[in-house]
Amino acid sequence: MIASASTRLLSIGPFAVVLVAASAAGDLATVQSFSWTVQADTDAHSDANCAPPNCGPSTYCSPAPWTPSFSDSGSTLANIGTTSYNALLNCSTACIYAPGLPCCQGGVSGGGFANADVTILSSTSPTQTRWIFGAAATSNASAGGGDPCAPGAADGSADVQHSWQLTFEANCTRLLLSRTHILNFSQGAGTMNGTSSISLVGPDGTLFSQMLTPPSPGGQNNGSGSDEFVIGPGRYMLTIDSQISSAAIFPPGESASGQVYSICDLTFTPHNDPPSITAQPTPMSACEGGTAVFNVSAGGPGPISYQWRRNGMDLIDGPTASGSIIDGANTASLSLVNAGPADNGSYDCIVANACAGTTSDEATLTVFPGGSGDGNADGTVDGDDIQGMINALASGGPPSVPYCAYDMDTDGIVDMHDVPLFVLALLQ
Ligand SMILES: [Ca+2]
Ligand SMILES: [Ca+2]
Repeated sequence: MIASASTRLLSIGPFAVVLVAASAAGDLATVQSFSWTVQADTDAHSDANCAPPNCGPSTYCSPAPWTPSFSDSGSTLANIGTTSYNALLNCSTACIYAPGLPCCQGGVSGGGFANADVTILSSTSPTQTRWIFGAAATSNASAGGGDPCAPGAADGSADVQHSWQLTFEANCTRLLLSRTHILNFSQGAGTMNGTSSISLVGPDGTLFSQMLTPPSPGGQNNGSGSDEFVIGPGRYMLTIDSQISSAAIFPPGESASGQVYSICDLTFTPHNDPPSITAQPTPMSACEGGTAVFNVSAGGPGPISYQWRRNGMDLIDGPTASGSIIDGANTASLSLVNAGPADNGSYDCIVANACAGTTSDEATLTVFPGGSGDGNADGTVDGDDIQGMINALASGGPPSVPYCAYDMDTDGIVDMHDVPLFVLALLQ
């Protein structure tokens, strides 16, 4: 657990923090690394028409005079407490031109910030950690000057891209991922764009992934929610990628701003229990050529895996040697299409999470032969079978020895398509 780990801040770079937790046997989740990158720039009033000789000496904001700053509230991430990391980015001078010239006397200001707050809420089981990530970008066409250069083309924009990444080790842990994930755009005359994604990836692939798309001006997209997983041994990575850009296009007074933030609570609880089976498979019967379906229901944190078996042997999807087709061998619902007597047997399903599994009850499959027309099983097809055929047509099942005998075309059901074949059998 993090409780017994001494987590040290090993290094601070301009845009990178690396935390390494001392690991001990039995650790539930140790922080391997926490890193972040921030990129920002402005493209203030970059239209070529605003450059000399059209517009006299100019002071472009490009290349961007961003002043990135990095601050760390403490040199050590305490086992319990909050550590903040911030990057502030500003561009407040843009496109100020020589007085007296008729154009390009505008100004664009813009800026952005990105920050992360890391809190270890509880270092004793269950271990709780909170990760807050945010970024914002603003642009303003602020100073006088009208729209002298190239209307619509001269703009000031601020772009912030950031990526936060938390890597941790875990071993048979129930992980609760609760998140508030919001992308918010102001109502403004300028334009906003941006996306934000959260993903949790483990050794067996992606456990959770969410992408917020740009909202309309004045709106926000909300990706809040909570999911619980059982995670097995391995290394896991929580990544939040966001990019947000604002652009204010002359004339002055236009502005745009937007924010993105995410609060992710990760709670780790020791867990070695298999999923609980909430509904067991039940015995099934089918006519030859028909379809049999077994279902199982399981509860508990996912991801949950399924492996159906016949007589203790794992089933795989696809055609069998006897001509039937297996579908869903690794899902909660197993289908046997074009079933035949060779499919008879005892079926069960192993239901598992990353740490433990349990086996369902066994359920038998009985496939009855079809196509003889000898519904009363006296060895001949004659007038004594006619009433049985009428009954089978009327009843529609369930599958049984007499019912399936009347399924003359062995498609699994008795219907009008079987009548001509039955009449032929009578006449022979
Ligand atoms: Ca008969
Ligand atoms: Ca039929």
